[in-house]
Amino acid sequence: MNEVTKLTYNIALIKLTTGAPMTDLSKDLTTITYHKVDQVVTITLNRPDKLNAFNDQMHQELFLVLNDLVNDSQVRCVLLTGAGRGFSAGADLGERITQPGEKTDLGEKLENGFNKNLRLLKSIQAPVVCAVNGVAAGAGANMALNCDIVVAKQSAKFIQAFSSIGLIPDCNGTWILAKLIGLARAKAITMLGTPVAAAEAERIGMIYQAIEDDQFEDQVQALVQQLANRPTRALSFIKNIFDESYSNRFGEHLDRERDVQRVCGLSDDFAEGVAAFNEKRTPEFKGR
Ligand code: T3D
Repeated sequence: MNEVTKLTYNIALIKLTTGAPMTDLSKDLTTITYHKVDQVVTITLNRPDKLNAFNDQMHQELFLVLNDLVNDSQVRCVLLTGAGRGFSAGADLGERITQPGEKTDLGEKLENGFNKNLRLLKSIQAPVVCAVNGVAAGAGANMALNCDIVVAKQSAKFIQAFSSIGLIPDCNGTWILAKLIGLARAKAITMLGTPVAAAEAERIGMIYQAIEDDQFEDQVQALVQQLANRPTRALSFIKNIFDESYSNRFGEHLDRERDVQRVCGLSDDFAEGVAAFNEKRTPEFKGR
């Protein structure tokens, strides 16, 4: 397990026991919206006229919201989606226009924008669903692919647009894409900037599911509610241990599963799951 994974994992463990309540940030936001209903939080990227491209303001607002979420142990599912006809077109290229001779430090922009938010997104303990409601391009596509479960409207498409403007995939794209769809496809679609339609994205394993446009909202809500009623603590461990698996050796990973299962075995949800099974009833998990 590398240091970053260890840190993320330990943060997740700590958050399981030390959550603080969510503060009401929603009224001050202009580029995203943030709602919490029955332990489900919905974050909507909200610059529809720019296909929800990330400007500095959106990065800052998302940071506030994610920071709030990471500290909230009551949340049992997070939904990330976009307003309008796109999910997100990545970095706002209007903010990257330079004068002759002027250069932008994209490393600095990444670190203080997408990377900062992705680190927070990855340390949320509850499952994070990304509902890709339309085109997802560049960093917008890879923000989506870093979520735990990704579904998309049938009409949506994913574009690794980076190389079309002389960049490499960021937001963990070069890591996650190869793992999801294999190196051959990952290299080709990123070098060519080929749009991948939602159905094809599902077929090649880039996302979990493409959903008919007219059923999208209903099915997303059903998915989110289903996750919110499941044993949140176990789901949290599942997220982290899959990520860890990439850097663990076989024996080391068996040890990790043993240790995490020991913790799950002490949870109220495990006791409830076993009781419900034996009593032939539906379990009522509390996420503890
Ligand atoms: O800089 C950093 O922080 C470092 C990180 C960089 C990572 C990146 O994300 S780089 C990649 C950035 N994204 C792109 O290169 C995608 C650019 N957009 C497009 O290629 C197309 O817009 C789409 C294929 C996504 C959608 O095409 P289409 O025809 O459906 O829509 P459109 O007409 O191109 O866009 C609609 C509006 O959104 C339009 O505004 P307007 O002219 O009506 O006022 C367009 O300019 C705007 N828009 C779309 N993408 C962006 C954008 N505005 C700013 N930034 C964008 N990325």
